[in-house]
Amino acid sequence: MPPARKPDQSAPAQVSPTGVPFEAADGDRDPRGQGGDVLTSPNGVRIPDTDHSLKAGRRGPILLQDFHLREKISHFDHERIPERAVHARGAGAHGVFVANGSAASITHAPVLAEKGLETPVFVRFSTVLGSRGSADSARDTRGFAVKFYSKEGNWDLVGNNMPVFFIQEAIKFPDLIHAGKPSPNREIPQAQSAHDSFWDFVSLHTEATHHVLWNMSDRGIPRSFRMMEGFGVHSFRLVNAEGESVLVQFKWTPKLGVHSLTWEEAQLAMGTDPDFHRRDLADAIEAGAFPTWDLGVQVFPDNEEQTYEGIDLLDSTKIVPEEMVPVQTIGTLTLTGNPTNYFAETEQVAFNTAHVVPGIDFSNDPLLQGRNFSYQDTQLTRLGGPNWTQLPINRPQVPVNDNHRDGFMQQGIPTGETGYHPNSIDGGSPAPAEQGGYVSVPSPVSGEVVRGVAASFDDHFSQPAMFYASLSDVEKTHTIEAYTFELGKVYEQSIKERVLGVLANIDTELVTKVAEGLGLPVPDGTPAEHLAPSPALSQITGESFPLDGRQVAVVAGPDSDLAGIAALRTALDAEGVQLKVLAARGGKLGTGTDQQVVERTNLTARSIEFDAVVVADGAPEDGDIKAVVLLQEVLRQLKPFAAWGSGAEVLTAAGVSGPGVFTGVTVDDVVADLVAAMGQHRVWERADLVTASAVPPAV
Ligand code: HDE
Repeated sequence: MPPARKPDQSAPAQVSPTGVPFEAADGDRDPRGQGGDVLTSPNGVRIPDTDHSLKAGRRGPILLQDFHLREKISHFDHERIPERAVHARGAGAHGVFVANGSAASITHAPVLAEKGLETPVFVRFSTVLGSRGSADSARDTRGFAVKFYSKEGNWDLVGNNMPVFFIQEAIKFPDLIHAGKPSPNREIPQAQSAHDSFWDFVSLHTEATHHVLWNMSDRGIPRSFRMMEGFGVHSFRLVNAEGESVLVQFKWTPKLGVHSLTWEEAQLAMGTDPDFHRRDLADAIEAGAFPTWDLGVQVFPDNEEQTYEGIDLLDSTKIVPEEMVPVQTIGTLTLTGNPTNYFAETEQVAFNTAHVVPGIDFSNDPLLQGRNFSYQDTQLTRLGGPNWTQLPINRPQVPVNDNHRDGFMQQGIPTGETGYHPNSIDGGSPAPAEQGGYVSVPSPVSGEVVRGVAASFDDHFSQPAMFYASLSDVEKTHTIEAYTFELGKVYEQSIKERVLGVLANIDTELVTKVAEGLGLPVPDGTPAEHLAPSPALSQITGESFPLDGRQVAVVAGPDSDLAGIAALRTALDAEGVQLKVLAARGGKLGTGTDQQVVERTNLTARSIEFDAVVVADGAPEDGDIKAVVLLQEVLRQLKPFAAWGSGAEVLTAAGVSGPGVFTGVTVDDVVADLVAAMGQHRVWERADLVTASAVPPAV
């Protein structure tokens, strides 16, 4: 037996970007990682029996001296920490950020500026409204929070998958969240904006209109965390070695393209796989399909005006279209490791917008300024005190000499007699940094003390109107359907009418169709004048994207062409796509050495899991209604089909035909078309045939 190891409370554990988190310097496993062979108490005492409590006689009462029972149960009783007030449901991953050097002229922060510098990161994606146990695919904004463990200290870029926010001022945040969270009386609905109080608030508080429109568009239901953009939302200041500053807006662009679920897929996933996004992220990383994003910046002069062509850079409900100011790539993020322990990493990770490093500074955006107060404040309660930055996942990977002392859950054992500056007893250490210290940009500040904002903040509609005008027809239809669904769940007639009044400021088609869907009169109104549509705001670009981590089902039965299935697997493997053999029941198909394991059954798999479906030669078992349901769902979800040999007859019998359906004699006849169609994410040409109101094809 190896000797029991005593926890070393002073040794800082390292967070590794590979997802193997806590290794001690000597390569030994850190005892706090629970890696030992012998069961012990928290105190390090070996425990010989953890299944029975200590009693006075085998049938007698439990004794108070059973410290093992008391410690085990008591620790369990305190296992939960408060979930985040917002963004409670999340998934995390380790990775690395590599700067490409092109930001060197605008910032002296090596994390962004030093060409080839690799900075470890931890990223947490999240929904906003739902509780920790809610479903991933709810219609909502997604958080995109990145902690850079930079060599100048940690930098947290805490963004969302949408570039605008509901409010212009931090002081409105409690109002927004109280309106969006479940009702205080019944505590329903969970993870939904489709309820009275949300729509009540946003119809009265029209600066939310732009963000709400993004939520109602396909951006509110991403296909995958790996296929979302990310935005810093606010303007930030960057400062270079000469002390010159610019304003920038940050954007993450996914290599896999920006793609969404259909509303039907999102709803199915909420029931059949509430962990849809979390699973997708973990599976992809485990399979080596590492998700990648480029980090880009839009750069603006840091002058007194702080506007660009009339767009206020301090108003977080506005964007500057990329066609006006292009996004310049400054580095690349790759996620390479899943967390080893959900609680220790994804739950305990804590971000703070105020955590910046030299070369990165704040703008005067009142939303950002308020956040800089809120995040530290929230961690004090959620993580139980001021030492949350000492938790392994939050710890900077550089020396910390902050003179802070004590507090709940202090994990260090400070040496020396002083915790103050200046001192002589410890030789004056730690001394203020003579070089490389954080210095705020000396931007001039003046003005009267006032509760108010600039007049430009009053424009609430021109940018939503631009966003809507930039969408493709399919995306517009989805947005209309989303408003109609959400408002259809609202009880108060006056709230619905007020929202229609807001929509009349955006677009006549939008308000007319939503009103028709609700059976309400179309209100009068004139859509706001807006800038030219921005093609970058549409997700349907015609561009083809890599397929890493995508899933394809092959519908098969006992008589299927197994050699063909093997050939299909090889061909899809080369594209980074995983093939899942799906049959009526589990077990194996075929006989002898030529057998194929059934990887999914019609009972356990649902259409949402697959990006395309192939029917193998050799029909599935007759009368398998679930296979027909699958095919028809996939048809409505606009995903590609392929079939070879007699598989084509199965598609025809299920009413599957038209664009994006590829059939041939052998696998080779269909693979190229299938891969090309998947690269477009969906078969958009089919959209008109299967809108939500259309009657499904006959079986
Ligand atoms: Fe947050 N936000 N927020 N937020 N936010 C939190 O911090 C807050 C805002 C965002 O994965 C909380 O640790 C205020 C904008 C993300 O752990 C809290 C305001 C954006 C996450 C908080 C905002 C965000 C949070 C809750 C108005 C996009 C999850 C728990 C000024 C740019 C981070 C916590 C994670 C989390 C406050 C607005 C993004 C309460 C007061 C705008 C991604 O501190």
